[in-house]
Amino acid sequence: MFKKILIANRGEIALRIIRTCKEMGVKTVAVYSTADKESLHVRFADEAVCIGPPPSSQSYLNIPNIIAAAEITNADAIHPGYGFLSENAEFSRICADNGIKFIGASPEMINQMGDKASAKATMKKAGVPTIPGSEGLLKSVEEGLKIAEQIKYPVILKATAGGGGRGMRIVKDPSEFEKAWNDARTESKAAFGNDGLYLEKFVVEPRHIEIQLIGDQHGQVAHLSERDCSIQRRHQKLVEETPSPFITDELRENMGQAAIAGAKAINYEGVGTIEFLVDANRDFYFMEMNTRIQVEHPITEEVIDYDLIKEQIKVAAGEKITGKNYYPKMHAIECRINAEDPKNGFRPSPGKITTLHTPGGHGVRIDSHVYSGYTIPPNYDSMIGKLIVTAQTREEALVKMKRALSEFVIEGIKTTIPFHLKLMDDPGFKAGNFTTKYLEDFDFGSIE
Ligand code: MV4
Repeated sequence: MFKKILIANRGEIALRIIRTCKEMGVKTVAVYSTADKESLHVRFADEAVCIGPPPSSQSYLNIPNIIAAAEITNADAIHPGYGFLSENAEFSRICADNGIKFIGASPEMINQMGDKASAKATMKKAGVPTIPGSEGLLKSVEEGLKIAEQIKYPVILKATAGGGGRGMRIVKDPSEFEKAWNDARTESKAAFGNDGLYLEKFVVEPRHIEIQLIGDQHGQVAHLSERDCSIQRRHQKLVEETPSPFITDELRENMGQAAIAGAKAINYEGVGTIEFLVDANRDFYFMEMNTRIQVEHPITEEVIDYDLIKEQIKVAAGEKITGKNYYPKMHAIECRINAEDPKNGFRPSPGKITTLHTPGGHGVRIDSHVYSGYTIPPNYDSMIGKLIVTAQTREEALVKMKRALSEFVIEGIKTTIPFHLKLMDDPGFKAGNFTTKYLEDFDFGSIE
């Protein structure tokens, strides 16, 4: 087992990782920017090293400074959390070159899954269902038009370097194709320095359902069932739950087995997620693979009683997994609490939390780094915590979530709590009738 892990992250996930390390008897090193000097991850870690000024590019993304911090403190592993350097192939390689275990994917794996067209081809070869479309990258508008004619409109152009919705264009009709192609290419080139595009049939009103996986260094892969992440706004997830109210036991098994086949085909090691689009007929298709721990991992932990960070660290250290799959025994929902104003287009609302009271009670979990008097810096993402509730049934979990949300008092900043309160009363959401388009028609104006 590792003796000392450096956590190359901040906020709630840094704290989450420190907590498990403490329980495992592993020493921790926090790194922080000058904006995070007063953060809890700095206080709760055994050691802390300042790695630069507030902008991420000079601190949490500053590879030389992070490696130097690991060398100075004698850390034998680095946990990257999510975001920042968690899916950076160069960082993964530099860690290895310096004899530091990167608790995440190998550079090859990150590159393979980071290129979306090649990831899709790899998964298709492994027998994972994929959406009909181009075989790899499109070479020209003419080739795209030909394929679109075969698979029928609407189609979608996607950036191979993309993810998170950037560099995507829906094409409803051949007359729009050339403009969509040019726009998507320009956007991908600017965002990723890569203008490669591929084409797919556009799935109308899909659900986003992902399978949690864990693989060890001995060739075993298991699935830990699904999370339904369809409640999103502009590609930002707001609410996640498990089990998905849309899927059956049979579909869970089929998606789980497909995900395992995909992960085995690439000798996947560590925790990872395969994201699927699920259409109205309950047909499912590979979308992307994430090679990191995800924000929404706690709902899986709660329904299967499993510490994903602990198991992630154990497999990184070479330990074997049990090999069995895990199925939800409970129902869990997570609401992301962001320092944003849901009544004003989710405009960021950084600043000082003057009063904080957090909910509690049976089945209520809060993963957060904030406290009364804490100032949320404007430099990073606006998520200030996650409220996770667990109950026997979805109905009970919804009631519990409403009760917990209503106990929250956060003064000094705006948060997404009023949005969540309204969603918990929304008939469509309560009925489990929602797709990734659900929030497009949501009446944010009438939030209390
Ligand atoms: C799609 C799609 C419909 N059809 N692909 C959005 C982000 C990127 N990961 C892939 N995305 C989509 N790909 C086909 N062929 C719809 C989306 C999509 C979406 C997917 C998951 C969650 C939210 C979404 C919101 C808009 C579009």
